[in-house]
Amino acid sequence: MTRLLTALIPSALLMLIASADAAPVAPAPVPAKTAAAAGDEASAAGCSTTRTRSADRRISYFRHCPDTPEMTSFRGGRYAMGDAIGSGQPYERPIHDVTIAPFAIGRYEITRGEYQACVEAGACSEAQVQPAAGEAGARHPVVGVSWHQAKAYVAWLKVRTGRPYRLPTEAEWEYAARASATANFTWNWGQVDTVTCQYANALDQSARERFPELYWAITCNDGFAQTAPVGSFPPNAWGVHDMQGNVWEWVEDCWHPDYTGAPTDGRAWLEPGSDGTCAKRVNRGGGWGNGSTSLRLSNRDADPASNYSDGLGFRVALSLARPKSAPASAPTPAAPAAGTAAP
Ligand SMILES: [Ca+2]
Ligand SMILES: [Ca+2]
Repeated sequence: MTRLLTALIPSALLMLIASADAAPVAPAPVPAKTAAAAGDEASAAGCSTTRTRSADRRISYFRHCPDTPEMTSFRGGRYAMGDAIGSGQPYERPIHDVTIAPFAIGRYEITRGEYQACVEAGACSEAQVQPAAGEAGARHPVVGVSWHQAKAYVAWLKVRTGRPYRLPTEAEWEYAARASATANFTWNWGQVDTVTCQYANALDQSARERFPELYWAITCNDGFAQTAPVGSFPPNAWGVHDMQGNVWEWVEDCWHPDYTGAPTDGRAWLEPGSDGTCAKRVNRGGGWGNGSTSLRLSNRDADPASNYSDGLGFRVALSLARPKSAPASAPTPAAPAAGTAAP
């Protein structure tokens, strides 16, 4: 599948999109000694968990080290994954119930600053796309990273914190993105472009000002021609930002042509698809280069694991122990399980 971003934006405007045939820039190998040393030094430097709350005090976040991402935890539950509205593609169906175990997910997409800590530790290779000056700040989401580079980052995070960080599974990603919403968007106003600009960074009029060829940009102005610093838009009901828009996000799963036979326990679907390979990995959420349709909660895309682009980043997840008071069959919480399963 061709990424929607590559299809939408003239090639001259794209900073760089790697093809499946291009020689992949292999992520720097993780020298065990270096990575371990980085983690040890951090621990010795007082790498202890800090906690914060959202402005309305409703959502709890934690961070294991000063340079690792803020996370929020969910006790898990059951939800309907896929396109319940009927406006999506066949690969967004069939709708199927999925049970999610307790886990935590990043409050934001991984930022350039957070990724740089891994580069400086010698455990990650440099991002393969350098943004324009306006998008180069440390709070902008990192882009230009392949799925392999995202995996190298979570491997470093695991060493750095001593915790089981990983990429989200696709089912976890959609669970966290929906935050109990069953419509196409968490703002539940349908596909209304003027509303989209209030909640997500999409292909808007500010992008068209920079790239006049993008006549299909939505009619509102969100103020960000390309990436926006993470958290520039309101969080969803469970306190997670930018799940829809800003940058697409790699998840763990292999691509399958639809959900027939998909796991129902929230684990990553890793078996080879009908093409006999696991060469393509899923990414979700749409990004700054896409209109509202691509930002739908059930929308999916996939790319070869070595691909990278200026619209593709990731966020991280963390496995949590199941609290005794929250069986897997518990209903989806109305709010995140603040304080459950202490990380
Ligand atoms: Ca925008
Ligand atoms: Ca995103």
